[in-house]
Amino acid sequence: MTPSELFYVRSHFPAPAIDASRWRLTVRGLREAEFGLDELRRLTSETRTVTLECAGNGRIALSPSVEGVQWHLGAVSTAEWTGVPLTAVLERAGVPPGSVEVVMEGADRGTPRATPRPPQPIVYAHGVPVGHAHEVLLAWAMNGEPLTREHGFPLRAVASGYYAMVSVKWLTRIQVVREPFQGYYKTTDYAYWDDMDGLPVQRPLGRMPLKSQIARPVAGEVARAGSEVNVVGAAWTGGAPVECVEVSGDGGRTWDAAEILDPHEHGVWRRWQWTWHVPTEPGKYALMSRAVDREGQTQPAERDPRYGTYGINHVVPVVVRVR
Ligand SMILES: Nc1nc2c(c(=O)[nH]1)N[C@H]1C(S)=C(S)[C@@H](COP(=O)(O)O)O[C@H]1N2
Ligand SMILES: [Mo]
Repeated sequence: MTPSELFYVRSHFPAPAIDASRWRLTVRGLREAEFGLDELRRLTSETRTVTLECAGNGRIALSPSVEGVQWHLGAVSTAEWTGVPLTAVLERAGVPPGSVEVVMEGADRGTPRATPRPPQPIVYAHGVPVGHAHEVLLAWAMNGEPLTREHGFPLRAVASGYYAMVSVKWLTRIQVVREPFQGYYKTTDYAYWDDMDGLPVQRPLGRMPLKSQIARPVAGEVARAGSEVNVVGAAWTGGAPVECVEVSGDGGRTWDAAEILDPHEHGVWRRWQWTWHVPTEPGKYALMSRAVDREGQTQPAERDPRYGTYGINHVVPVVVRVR
C-alpha cells in the first residue's frame, strides 16, 4: 500500500474545492437518479485494493524526449479504496438496452494545453464500456481516510486494470450512453495508433499493459564490488495475471527468476525481489526486469512507437555503478 501522502498526483486542471454537504451525484440511465454522500454510504460498501498508473508513467525514459509531465518511475501507486460499485448506482438509474459506455464527469474544468483545442473550457470526463462497470468503484475513502482534495474529494472513480485517466476524480455526473464517448481525453489526448487491416487508426488507451519496474536500487546508485544487493520492484497488468518476473544484472544477457512477494489480485501490483551478486569487476551495470503473464506474454524489450507519449511498458534498464 502506498501511504496517501506519497501517492502520486496528476490533475489536468486546478483541484475544485467541493462542499460535501451540498454535493450531489447525478446518474442518468433509463431514469435520472441522484445521490448525496449519505445516501451512497447507505448502499452496500466495499473496500478494494487497486493500483493506479498514469499512462505517462516512465516518460523520462523516452528518447528523443516528448511533451508532457516528465515522470520517472513514480506515477504508479496502490491504495485501499472504500466506496460503492458503479454497478450499484447503475441499478438505481437503469441501463437502457443498446447502451455501450458509462461516462463519468468530474467537477474540474478548463482549457487543455494540447491542440486541437475545444472551442470552450471542458470538464474532465472519461468512460468505461458498460460490460466493465463492475471494475469501477465509486470511492469516498483512500487507505481508510476520506479522500483528500487532490485525490478527488468527495467521490472519485477507481477503475481496476485501466490506466488511471479512467479513474475520474471529483465525480459529479455519470451518464449511460449509446455510442462510444469521443471526449477530448479519449480522442485528442490518451489515444494511440493502432493498425486495422493495414490502416492506421486512433483508439483510446484503456487497460494497463504488462509491466514491471525496479524500485531499488535507483539509477546512478553505487554498489560495492563482490557484495549482494537486494533488487526490489513491482509488476502489474490490466490483462492476464502476472505469472513471474525475470531480472538481469548484465544488461539482458542472462535472466533469473525473481521471488514474487504478493499473491495475485486483479488490478493490483505484485512486489518482487531478487538478490544480485554484484560482480567483482568495477564499472557500469544495467539492471533490467521483465514480467511474464499467465498467457506466456513477456513485457516488451523495445519501445512501441504507436503509443506516442504514453504506454511506456518496455524494459527500461537501471544503470548502477560498481566500485
Ligand atoms: N476529474 C479528473 N479526474 C482525473 C484527472 C483529472 O485531471 N481530472 N486526471 C486523471 C489522470 S491522468 C490520472 S493519472 C489520475 C491520477 O489520480 P491521482 O491524482 O489520485 O493519483 O486521475 C485521473 N482522474
Ligand atoms: Mo495520467
